[in-house]
Amino acid sequence: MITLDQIVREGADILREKAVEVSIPPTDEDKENLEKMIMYLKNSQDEELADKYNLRAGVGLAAPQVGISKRMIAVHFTDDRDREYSYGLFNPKIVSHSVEKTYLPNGEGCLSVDRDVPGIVPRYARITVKATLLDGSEKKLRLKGYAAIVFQHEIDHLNGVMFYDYIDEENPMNPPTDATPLEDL
Ligand code: LHY
Ligand code: NI
Repeated sequence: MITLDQIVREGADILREKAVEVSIPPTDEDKENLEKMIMYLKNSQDEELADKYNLRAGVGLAAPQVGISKRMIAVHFTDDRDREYSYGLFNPKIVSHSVEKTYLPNGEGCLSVDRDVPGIVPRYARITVKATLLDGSEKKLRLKGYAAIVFQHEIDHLNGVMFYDYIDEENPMNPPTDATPLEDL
């Protein structure tokens, strides 16, 4: 089982590298690693287990964060409309996105970042993602709002991008004119 101490922290080179594509069909090893990543998220959201194993709650995790420089992400959360998103994805790719942007009014955090980095992180308000599922089938996901933000945060990790790369240094809390805060969408 993955625990918090195994999650790679900022400063490690792997978080700035471009992860390589997973060959399809995925190997048993790739599938096992992706399943473990989903399991971390599930366990981290279970209060009892999180306390017992000192897990920081998370809704998304990318393979480079567990030391694997391959294009795999896990997500596990429920959105504001009670829609459940629980996926392990190989080679996720944003195939289209809105012009409109959004952002979480309270900013973002990261399981690999042990400090608060305040500031607005502009994200596409809507994205379409294509990926391969754990069973090897192809999936197309249309995402908006919170779900779109989480997937963009995770896919960024596969390209060596951190959420704070988007924060305006001069004016961290100043939203870009073309972005609408998430709660107002
Ligand atoms: N996980 C963050 C988490 O708290 C993802 C996240 C996304 C936080 C959007 C806040 C906003 O689950 C990670 O850092 N995974 O990379
Ligand atoms: Ni992160």
